[in-house]
Amino acid sequence: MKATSLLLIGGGGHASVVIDQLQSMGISILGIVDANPSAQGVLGVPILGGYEVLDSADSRECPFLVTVGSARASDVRTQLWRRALAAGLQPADLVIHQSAEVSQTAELGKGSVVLRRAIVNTNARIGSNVILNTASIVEHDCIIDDHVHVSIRACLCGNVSVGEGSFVGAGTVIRQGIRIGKGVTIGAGSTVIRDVPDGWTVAGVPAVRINTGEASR
Ligand code: JB2
Repeated sequence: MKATSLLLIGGGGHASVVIDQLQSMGISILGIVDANPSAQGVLGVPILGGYEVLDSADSRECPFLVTVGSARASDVRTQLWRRALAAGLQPADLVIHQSAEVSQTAELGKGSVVLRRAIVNTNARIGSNVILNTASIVEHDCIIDDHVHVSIRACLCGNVSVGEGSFVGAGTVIRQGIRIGKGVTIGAGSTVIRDVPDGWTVAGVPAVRINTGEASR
């Protein structure tokens, strides 16, 4: 086993995109651990077993990435990250696809992934275990906390902040200067023009608070 091979946590649709990217970058992958250890492998990468694999000595040699995207429970990605750290694993370095454009003035944390054609502009601050999904735009001076998922083609205008563990649905636009709290869910296709408090689920144009479960994650 190569000590530098990555261990992926989660083996569904999002994992397939990340694996495709890692393989195109020549990054070695040891395997996947998943809640469903009997699942098929992904793009030739084997499922090694359930989360108990994280506790093995071999696993501790491998940097990890959380490769669950929108697992509906808002904090699944956060919990998996903490589970891996508690088992003594170290997060992988930031992964940026060749087609993404990331300002040299931006800062991004460990275990985060920047997928195809995403843009991160001047002075943006991105935490750890963050997904900047395909063609998403994070404009100048945005602050994105740990475990946030900015979905496909979402657009965060300048100086937006997004709190820990929040989910920004596909195609959403967030107006400049808006503050999004922690654990917020923003439904796909929304336009957010007002600040959103911690834990709210919002959707629509303009986005308004809705009952949990109505927003498509
Ligand atoms: O607590 C959990 C959990 N822990 C691990 N809840 C759920 N629902 N799934 C969990 N998993 C594992 O993550 C599942 O066993 C499964 O292998 C994987 C989730 O796969 P799925 O394809 O359902 O979701 P995803 O997060 O990989 O991809 C979704 O989000 C992406 C951003 C899909 O909707 C994709 O289409 C989307 N691009």
